[in-house]
Amino acid sequence: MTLKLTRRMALSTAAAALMSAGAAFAASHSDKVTLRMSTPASETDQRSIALAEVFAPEVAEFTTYEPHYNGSLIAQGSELEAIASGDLEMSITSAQELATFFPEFSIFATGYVHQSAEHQVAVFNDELMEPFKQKVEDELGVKLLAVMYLGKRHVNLRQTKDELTVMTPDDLAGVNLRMPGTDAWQFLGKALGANPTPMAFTEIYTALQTGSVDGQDNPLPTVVDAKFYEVTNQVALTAHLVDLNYVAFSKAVWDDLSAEQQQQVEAAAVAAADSARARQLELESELVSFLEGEGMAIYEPDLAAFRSHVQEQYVGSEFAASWPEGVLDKINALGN
Ligand code: KDO
Repeated sequence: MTLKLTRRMALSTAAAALMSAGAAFAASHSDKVTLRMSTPASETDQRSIALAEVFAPEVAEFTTYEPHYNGSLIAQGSELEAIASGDLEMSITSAQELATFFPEFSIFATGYVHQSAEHQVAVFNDELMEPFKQKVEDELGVKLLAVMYLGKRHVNLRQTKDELTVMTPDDLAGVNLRMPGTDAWQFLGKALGANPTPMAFTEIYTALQTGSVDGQDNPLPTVVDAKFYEVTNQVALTAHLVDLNYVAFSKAVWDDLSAEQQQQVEAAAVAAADSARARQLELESELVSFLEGEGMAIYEPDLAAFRSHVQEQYVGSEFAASWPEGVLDKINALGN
């Protein structure tokens, strides 16, 4: 905790310095702003497509959009620091990454809290989000413009269903499940009953191919886009996290824009998120039959057993201790 606070304080100093540097820059230049966007996602991921095809054209008059995919510019998990220090203008960030700076963001990364894509949007637009957004802005120099839907995360394994059928968390005992590298992700892996292994997204395919992990968790559109189905044999539809990302934008750049341009940037990010969400939902419903056609076993485990096991792990955890009073109730009240 001490380490994290120190890191946060350093970042907030860096962000403040950058904001005044940005203002000076704006006063003397009228060129288009270059928006470097870095993500571990591929170019064919729906979030990447929507930013390139919906966001970028809407702000092309005053910006040049420069996307970098597959973590090729900034490594997964370092994007927020890169924005804070002025090395990047945009990313598609996660609540789990934000939780490394602000532990209370883990509430949005907790298993079985968000219920649907619509629920994510209602939560993001509710006043309950304001203090969260404000803190990220003030202390990290990052604006969260819109919420993107990644999808329902499921457990995707190399083992065939005959070798291992996953019905309850007990069936995942000893299974080396790749999860992204932050504490919030690793905790979720343990809460599922598995043995979580931290690893960057771009390394998953090879790790599955060589057997250095037994499996990974991601939504079906990602299993298809990243071709994980080529190196795995089953998906247990645990739906343990209705996963989201935020469109993260440099506050220093934002502050240099006119009020009208700011409005255009925000509206463009929301339009991109809406478009990606619609497409991702369509894909989720179509892809079960595609994956079955590829020889995968796709089946539903005992969801009540997973939900209660995961929720029990969070109660009394250090994550739950960081959640502001009453926020979980407000999130639940916005659901179905
Ligand atoms: C992943 O690493 O498993 C993950 O799904 C985590 C998400 O937050 C998101 O960053 C995503 O990867 C990447 O964009 C690649 O799809």
